[in-house]
Amino acid sequence: MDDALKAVLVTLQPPGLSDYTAQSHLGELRGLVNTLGIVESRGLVVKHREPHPRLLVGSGKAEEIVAAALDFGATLVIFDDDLSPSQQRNWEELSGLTVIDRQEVILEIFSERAFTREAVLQVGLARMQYSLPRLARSYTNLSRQRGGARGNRGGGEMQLELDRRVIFDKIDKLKEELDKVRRHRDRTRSKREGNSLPVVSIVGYTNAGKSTLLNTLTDAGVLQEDKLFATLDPTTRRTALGGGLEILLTDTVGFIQKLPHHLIDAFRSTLEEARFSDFLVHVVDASHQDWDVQRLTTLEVLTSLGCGDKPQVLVFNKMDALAENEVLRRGLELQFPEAVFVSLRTGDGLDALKTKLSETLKTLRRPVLYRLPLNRGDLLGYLYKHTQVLSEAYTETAIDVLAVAPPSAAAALLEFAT
Ligand SMILES: Nc1nc2c(ncn2[C@@H]2O[C@H](COP(=O)(O)OP(=O)(O)OP(=O)(O)O)[C@@H](O)[C@H]2O)c(=O)[nH]1
Ligand SMILES: [Mg+2]
Repeated sequence: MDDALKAVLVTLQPPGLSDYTAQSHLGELRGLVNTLGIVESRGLVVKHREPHPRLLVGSGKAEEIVAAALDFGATLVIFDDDLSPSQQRNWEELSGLTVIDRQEVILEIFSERAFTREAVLQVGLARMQYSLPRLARSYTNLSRQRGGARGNRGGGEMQLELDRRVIFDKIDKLKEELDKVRRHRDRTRSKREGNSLPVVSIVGYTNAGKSTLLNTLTDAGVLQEDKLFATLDPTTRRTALGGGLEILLTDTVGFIQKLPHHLIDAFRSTLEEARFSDFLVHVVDASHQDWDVQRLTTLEVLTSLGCGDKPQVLVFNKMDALAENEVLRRGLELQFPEAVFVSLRTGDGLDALKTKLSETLKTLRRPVLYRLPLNRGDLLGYLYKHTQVLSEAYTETAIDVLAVAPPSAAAALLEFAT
């Protein structure tokens, strides 16, 4: 349906940014744009010294970009760098084309992928916050060109008519509704914690193989495909690691460089699932040429979400694609002696991964002896509710309880741990 759409993709190369990095930014933008079904695109790397306030690039460069777009027959110009609302307006006036930035592309992808109520609300909120300062521009040009995105039907017309105040009201309503949905999820989560099974979250760059891992270890049947942001909603499944160990495994939205901050804000609670886990499984696509940038980006986003010090199991996936590349494989193994190397496609390394997960769990969930004052029956109740109690003994001065606690309970009981 979108085959007819042609786009020119523009990335800026300031001094100091290598040709390689500029090309890889362009490549990633192309991947994002392809995900939207726009297959015909031409990339331009524009060298520039400093940002120009009016058009981001100087007017000479801008003319060149417009000429290239017209020559290619493009109706869309897509910048990898953020455009301010006024720059975007200036660009559309100058070129007569639809001009958008990477943020809007990602927002559009998220809109298409949002299925659950929470995801739809979160994307809606991020979109409104993004478009609020851009009202003077005919909103959702991109959606309209593409025939309207799911979950955003009639958005363009509606936006144009609404004034800012009405949008503010809508934002408030969306937030309220989101709060409700989230409270429900918090309750589900505390129920999960109540049964005290360890929780493990799968994190990583988009397309690394997170959903494939969840599907391989459980029968979740989550959509896994070669597209960016295939998954937006957390899915949790119970799985056995062998030796009587069971965990709850959660797969969630992937990370990417320059994730729009409106989306981070809107998806904070989804992204924060990781915070409630015992540990993280960080999946890296070893076959991607930029695996290390992707690994570091994931670490940065985790830090910004307050999960920087969560214990992590590093998993290099897609090792089948490196079968011929002995040097890279050995290099990775030397650089990351603690990591596990797998191919979820062939099943190679899966047993080692399960062993690693069990070991990690055993070190993190060691039984702890809690010494409670005799008059603190309430704490004993708490222990029975939130931890796995192994034994209980009354002494002259205290109640000694041996228990295995999930992280939240362990934190709450810290002062009684011996
Ligand atoms: N060659 C190869 N491809 C794999 C392997 N594991 C997963 N893939 C492919 O990688 C693509 C992405 O996998 P997903 O599991 O959807 O990735 P994800 O991390 O969940 O991605 P998002 O949900 O988009 O963030 C799919 O096309 C998988 O078939 C592997 O071991 N080898
Ligand atoms: Mg996924």
